[in-house]
Amino acid sequence: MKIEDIKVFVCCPGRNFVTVKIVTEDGTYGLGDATVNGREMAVVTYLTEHVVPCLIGRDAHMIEDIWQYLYRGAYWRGGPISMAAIAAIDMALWDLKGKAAGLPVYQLLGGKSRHGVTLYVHANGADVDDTLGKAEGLINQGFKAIRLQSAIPGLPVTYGVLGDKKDYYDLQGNRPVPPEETWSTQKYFAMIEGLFKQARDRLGDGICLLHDVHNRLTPIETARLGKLLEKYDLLFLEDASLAENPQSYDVIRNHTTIPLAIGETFNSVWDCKYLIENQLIDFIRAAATHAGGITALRRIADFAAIYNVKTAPHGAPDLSPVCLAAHMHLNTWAPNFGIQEFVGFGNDDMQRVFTHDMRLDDGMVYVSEAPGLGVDFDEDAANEYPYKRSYLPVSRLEDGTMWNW
Ligand code: KDG
Ligand code: MG
Repeated sequence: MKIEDIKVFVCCPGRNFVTVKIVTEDGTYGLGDATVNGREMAVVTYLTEHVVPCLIGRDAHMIEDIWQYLYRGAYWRGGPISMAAIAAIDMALWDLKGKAAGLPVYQLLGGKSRHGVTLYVHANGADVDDTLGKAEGLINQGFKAIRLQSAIPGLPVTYGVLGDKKDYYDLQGNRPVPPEETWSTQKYFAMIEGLFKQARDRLGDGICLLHDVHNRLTPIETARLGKLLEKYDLLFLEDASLAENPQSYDVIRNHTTIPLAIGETFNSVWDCKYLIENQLIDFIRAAATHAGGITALRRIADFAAIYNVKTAPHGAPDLSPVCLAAHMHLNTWAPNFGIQEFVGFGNDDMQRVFTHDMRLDDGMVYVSEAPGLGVDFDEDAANEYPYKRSYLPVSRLEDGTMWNW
């Protein structure tokens, strides 16, 4: 199965996506997602200049060797750009191997551990009442786990939420310079317990609740937040503090039993290692696109299982359906899968470009049974949605200090 060509596409059907297509000499192709939000063109150059020329003519069946060649063979290892490039190649090779074998990728990983994949979805509101109204709407659609985010009174814009009730994600593909948001830990603490108290009063105890702090708190503030929210029985608290210094999580864990999840920006098993082997987290959120593909995520899942840590892959709007499909195969196989973040299958434009038969039913997604990953990419449709430079917001304190500690 000789690699004959590798194409790299960038399109913006609502959000920017970088898609890799590996074509073998018999015309079979495999797809991979290489999207790094706000840095898309850096990955395109990395791939076209530094990866593609080294892979032409190689045997597409040699997934492991190609992964090791791109990772260990490079003097400059790791980081989001190189790992997204490796990830996309890796996904495309698994897609190809599945097509060659006539099997969906989860079968190549070891087969099904479950019949469907449980999801958590987002309720983002302009105030507590709006957030809980949205949560009720999602529960009525069958979802069993809801992430609650509410605007903070006194702050103009909060990460994940817009005060004017617009859909936060609608803007994701149209921010040519990073918008600025303001953060106040004091104002956040004045709001947050009320959100979860009212949520339990209104939504009852039968629903899983989650919350994402987007790394806005210091470790000791997270410890305080954990203690405050323990009685509301969250499935997990996501990205409460950064783990650039992973020992920060010793501080948090010494104070609270709230389940912790982190890892959506992690790029390798090395980023996960200390947190997992010291049992400082309960869910690892590494994504196939950003942590080196299916090959790397399978290793992270196995390592996590030894320490009772479950997987909860990142599922933001800026991961393409190819990444979701890769997660679906891993989630269907991994014995220690926990939950998948889910923001829908995308708008109509996205669904023209990426086609698949993953099925949403009663709060769960069901993996495609098609050989490979089970996603296709319409190049002509993609060409109708050219790349638009766009960024995630940056965060400052009320006095102007850059934040995210
Ligand atoms: O991928 C970056 C963003 O889209 C961000 O909103 C992701 O925190 C995020 C999440 O949990 O999806
Ligand atoms: Mg998050």
